[in-house]
Amino acid sequence: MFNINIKESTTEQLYSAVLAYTQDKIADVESVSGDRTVYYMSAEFLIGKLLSNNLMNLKIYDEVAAELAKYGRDITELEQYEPEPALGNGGLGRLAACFVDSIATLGINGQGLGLVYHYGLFKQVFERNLQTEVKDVWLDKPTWLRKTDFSTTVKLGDLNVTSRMYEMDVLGYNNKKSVLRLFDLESIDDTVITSGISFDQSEYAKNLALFLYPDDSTEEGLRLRFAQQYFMVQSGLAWILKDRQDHLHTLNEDIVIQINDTHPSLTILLLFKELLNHGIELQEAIKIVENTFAYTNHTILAEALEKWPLAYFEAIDPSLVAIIKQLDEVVKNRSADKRVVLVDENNLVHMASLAIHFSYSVNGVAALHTDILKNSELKHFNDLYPTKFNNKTNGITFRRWLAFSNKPLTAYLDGLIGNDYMSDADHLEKLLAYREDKDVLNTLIDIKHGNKVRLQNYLKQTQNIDINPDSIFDIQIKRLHEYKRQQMNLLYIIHMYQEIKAGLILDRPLTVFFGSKAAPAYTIAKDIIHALLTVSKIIENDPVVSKQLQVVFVENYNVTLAEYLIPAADISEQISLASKEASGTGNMKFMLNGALTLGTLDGANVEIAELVGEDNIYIFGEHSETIIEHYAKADYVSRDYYENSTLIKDAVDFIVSDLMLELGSKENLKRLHHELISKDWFMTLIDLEDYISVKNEMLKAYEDREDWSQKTLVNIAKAGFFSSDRTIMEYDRDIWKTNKY
Ligand code: 26V
Repeated sequence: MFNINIKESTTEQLYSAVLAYTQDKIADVESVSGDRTVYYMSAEFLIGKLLSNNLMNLKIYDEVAAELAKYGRDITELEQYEPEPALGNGGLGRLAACFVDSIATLGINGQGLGLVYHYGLFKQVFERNLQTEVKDVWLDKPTWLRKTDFSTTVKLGDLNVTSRMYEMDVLGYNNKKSVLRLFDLESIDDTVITSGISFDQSEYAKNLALFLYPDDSTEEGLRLRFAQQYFMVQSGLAWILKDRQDHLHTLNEDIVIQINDTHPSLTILLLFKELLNHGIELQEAIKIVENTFAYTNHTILAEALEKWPLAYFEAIDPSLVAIIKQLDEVVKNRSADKRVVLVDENNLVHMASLAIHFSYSVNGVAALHTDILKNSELKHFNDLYPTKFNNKTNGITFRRWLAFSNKPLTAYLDGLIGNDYMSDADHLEKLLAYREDKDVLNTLIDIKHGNKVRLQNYLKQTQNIDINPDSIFDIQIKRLHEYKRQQMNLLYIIHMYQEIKAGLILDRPLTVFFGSKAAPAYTIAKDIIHALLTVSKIIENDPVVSKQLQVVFVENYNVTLAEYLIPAADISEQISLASKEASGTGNMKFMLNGALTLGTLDGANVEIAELVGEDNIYIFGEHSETIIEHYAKADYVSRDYYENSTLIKDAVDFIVSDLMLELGSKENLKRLHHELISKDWFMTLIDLEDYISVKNEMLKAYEDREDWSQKTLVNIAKAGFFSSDRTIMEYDRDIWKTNKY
């Protein structure tokens, strides 16, 4: 099968052979096709490992595994050897990966466009209970990327660099394939890296494709980030327009460019430039551009709404400045409202504004998020363009997040209700017929336990962590950000520690898991990690508390870890401050795998709650309207909460207790303590008491094992709505209109 001596070969040789074999098989798979092409442009594609997923989609996983086993080799050896591509950061990147999977599965004529990052965001290493960052090396092993003949010159000021296109096939479930096209810098040179992830930020010809989201805490870093985006969109647009120079007048009939957040929004300006250079009049160019682009907004956080100084444009491509000024006039003619300006009084170009004025669709990623965009954050734009705004609630691919990562549950579901849910996810509802069936409920409990043991083995092997599979698994995995409130979970843990010290005995041990990276320059986020790691050690060292409570912070959280953690979860922590989490997609993965949500009414949690009903979800906290009002009135004072509740005060003060200071770093802990009391911008303390009481209610509810299992069954059965196939069908039906759906 693989033209190599399977028994004797090294892991690398065997991996290369199986990779080549799989790529050969993929070559025979039909590509998506159609009249109109969709380009999904994204700075991130968090695709995860591909070998087993591809083998499963080709339906040859068992066959390949059996062939290896004949010679005493285990396919898991290859699965573990395969590096995870370091091409993304969080939810936005993982969403892009799920979307390309669904595009392939549905046979829509779409492809992803982005960048190769040689060292990703960073690899997280814990040292002295602090996050440190080193480069995430993944291109030193055989890869799925294929070099192509397509290259283009990108001009950055006086500098010319060559961008080379690489391709990676993405297999759909029904044997169609799509493709990811990622651009790399030919002259890349990693000797500019000095230590960790620090590097000479000025040498664009060497550094542009080294890291995702280079440090934005300095002016030089910001300029580099801008240059990197320019490199991405210039390359992408060169590819898009390759054979279309003669059809520019009808471009918008042939293609759609969906831009994933504002990172690729410079493409809009570059297309203007191209059209104007071809002698097309401004008015016609506006019509073409406006009917070509669609924009997805993924966040309302001000820090993420990009604004670039005109000087950056001037330095890299001065011709864009004149275009921006023309477009600024166009915008001013459309509206005198200062809140929709393209260029503000500080000469900052608002990229979201560019994307909204010059696209035909603007979508949010969950119902509540879209409502907030329309009614508050982007209200003035919605008033101007009421038909542009629409909602597309996010989704996840069930191939990776169920079939691949939870094989026992998948096999059981297939036997019970058939497997048509894999192509039409609503069929999962057939499971509801078994909600009173004790055998089914008990089997779900057994499957969950099996997945906990699987996680136990994996964590022991990879991180030397010991966990108790008979405890309740409570899991919070997501980027570290104050709005996601990992610090609220920290305060819960501290509170429980104090209760247990005072004599409380839990019905059953609790294990609280975290997995999370903090942006390298985000000080408070790193302080939260430090506090959690420190508390974890204190608990571990305590002979009494450690029997009942354990805190596990897995190092370097990534897609692969998620694939082990999610199937093992009992409690899914979705505790963002209401209004701040645009959607969340982890929440959907947990639900599909039979974990119950502990969450605020935020993002897609709202839709989960509507689907499963209030008996099958644990909701707490203030509602988004209340929170939005607090921000408007600026009347939230964290110190009041701290001073008026001994529970809150005791938990918060523990952060700077002798016990903590003995093990942890004074500087980090004091800063976090101070932040919580004197600022707490994301209102941790407003919901803390409610959070503690609902979480404890959940621990009690867990003890009625059958009832709990029934709730998990309802969650699984109702997860069909969150298939990314549904999401992509809606994009196609309402935005892309390729005539497929
Ligand atoms: C985040 C960061 C953080 C690290 C350093 C630089 C940087 C640059 C940009 C961003 C924006 C990330 C936006 C994002 O991931 N949004 C998430 O999108 C998900 C998919 O729609 C959604 O489920 C999440 O709620 C939303 O936070």
